[in-house]
Amino acid sequence: MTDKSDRRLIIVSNRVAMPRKNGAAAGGLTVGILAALKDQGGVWFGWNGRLTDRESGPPDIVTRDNIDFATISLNQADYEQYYNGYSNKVLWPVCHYLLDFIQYDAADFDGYRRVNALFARKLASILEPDDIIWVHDYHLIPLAAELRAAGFDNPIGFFLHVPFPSYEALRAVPGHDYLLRTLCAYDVIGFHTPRDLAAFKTCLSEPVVDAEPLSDNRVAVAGGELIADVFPIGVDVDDIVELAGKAQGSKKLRSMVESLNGRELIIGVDRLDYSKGLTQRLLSYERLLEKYPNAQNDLVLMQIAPPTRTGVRTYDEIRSELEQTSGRINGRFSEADWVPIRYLNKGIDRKTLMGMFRHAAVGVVTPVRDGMNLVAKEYIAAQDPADPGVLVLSGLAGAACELDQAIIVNPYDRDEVADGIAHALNMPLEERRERHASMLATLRQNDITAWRTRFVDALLSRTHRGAAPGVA
Ligand code: ADQ
Repeated sequence: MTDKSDRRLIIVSNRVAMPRKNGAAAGGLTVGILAALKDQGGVWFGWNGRLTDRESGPPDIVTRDNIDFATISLNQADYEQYYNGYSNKVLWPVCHYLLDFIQYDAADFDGYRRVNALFARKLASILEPDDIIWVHDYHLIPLAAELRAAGFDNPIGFFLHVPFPSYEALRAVPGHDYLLRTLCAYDVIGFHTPRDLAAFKTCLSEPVVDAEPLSDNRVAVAGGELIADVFPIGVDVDDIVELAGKAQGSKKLRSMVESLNGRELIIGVDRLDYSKGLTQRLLSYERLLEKYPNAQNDLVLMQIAPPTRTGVRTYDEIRSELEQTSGRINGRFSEADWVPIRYLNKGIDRKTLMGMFRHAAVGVVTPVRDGMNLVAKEYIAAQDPADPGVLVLSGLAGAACELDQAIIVNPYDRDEVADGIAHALNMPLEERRERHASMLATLRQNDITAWRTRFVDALLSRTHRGAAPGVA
């Protein structure tokens, strides 16, 4: 059992996001962490998003509700090398099996190591002996090894929000041996799906790590044992049901619904990222319009995609590719009173977004690879159980491991996605209800509280470890 009363939970992630006034969220990690900290409280430590040219001092601490936000600034070189560089031009693409997107630079790898050491130094200044530490995502793999090297023996866990690549993909990355070795300094390593855990295990038999799998997802490592297990992230179902319900009365949503003029809404919501399969999705929708000409004027695809990582070339390229593709499809099919794609390049407040999900007959979530994909879960949670919409979901999203009653498609196969959407639009009410009820039960079982409690319990159950793998 978690002893919540007397141990402080310290969450560490690259970026700390203060709750925004309009409720718009920057991405899945933020949504998950804020929901996880909401009940239990604790400290959220990380970068504040600001750049400075001075050596950053001790963390700034701001308290909101029962969360202490402890943040530091980075300098321009840190940002370019650690964040834009090794994290997002090397680790992000390899974790999504998109090796052609890797742009490696040895200086970026140095920056990655330097900033992890900086995080450890700054975090050390606020740590207490009883704290339990939960580190999030690929930016911070070496953090536990840095803390161990500085003498900290607190329980430290790591959760990976993106897929874990198999060794054959990971070995393409310079520094992969260092990553695997430092990963073994954690007490608990968490993944979204059994696929990721299996991929991690492919690394354990390689000579670059000194580890041996034991039973029950325990792994023997130098100086002790760690637990590597599956902790699928979930959503706060009741919160989404409430938001989606409240949104129905809002002016914003009513005006959106009126503007559809009775047409069926197909919705896609993603950060603008090449892993989300957005170009492939637009081309699949074009195929749908070609294959089912009679349905054309009855459908609207609303694709909401706020830009992220602007200034990184591949992200600027995907943005302009999407603008061109949506413009071309709209030019080809539009009528005086109908435009087939509404492409929005901005964040939407959470209540309105959940209301849009509830109104949409089809949710399309077709990443070419995704750790989990919270949008898939939010779409299901937001539906009216009496008349639910249908989820069309990529088999390459982690969410497909749980949401097996969605229409599962291959995002690279335009015909399959087009037919999947057509199938969703024509599905009888009884079947829609059955599929939705089954997926909602899964969402309730694996909700955000279950994710947080199971991970923290695993961390508290760690056995004492001796000398941990160092960072050298
Ligand atoms: P992301 O890649 O950011 O997360 P996802 O899981 O879909 O992807 O989460 C996106 C979140 O941002 C959702 O909660 C969504 O509602 C919100 N969002 C997206 N666009 C929005 C918009 N225009 N306006 C408002 N809100 C918007 C990473 C991994 C995922 C993993 C999560 C959580 O890449 O695979 O599921 O972390 O672990």
